[in-house]
Amino acid sequence: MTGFQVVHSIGGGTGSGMACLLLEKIKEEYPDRIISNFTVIPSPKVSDTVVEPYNATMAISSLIETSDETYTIDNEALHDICYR
Ligand SMILES: Nc1nc2c(ncn2[C@@H]2O[C@H](COP(=O)(O)OP(=O)(O)OP(=O)(O)O)[C@@H](O)[C@H]2O)c(=O)[nH]1
Ligand SMILES: [Mg+2]
Repeated sequence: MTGFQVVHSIGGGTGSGMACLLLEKIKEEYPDRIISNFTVIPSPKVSDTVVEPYNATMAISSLIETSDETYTIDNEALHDICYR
């Protein structure tokens, strides 16, 4: 096994809080493994829950510390593709 890949969103509580905590634990246990993230970035066009930017900001701050490569998936771009 060469690394860990995690797919999650960061607008809600579980994807941001739980996923980032899990990544911190993985990093602690396997510090020499590459950690990659596929992260859905929230957009008010898709969901207008007011705390989503806060959850995302705190999750990004954690990802900067733990993740080796973060692939961002823009939910607004996905929304535009589906509804255009
Ligand atoms: N593209 C896409 N985005 C999704 C989908 N489901 C949820 N989201 C987005 O993911 C973010 C978080 O959604 P939730 O699923 O409610 O969050 P959670 O991680 O389960 O967290 P809690 O339910 O708050 O514990 C929001 O920005 C949603 O718009 C989906 O099926 N597709
Ligand atoms: Mg949920």
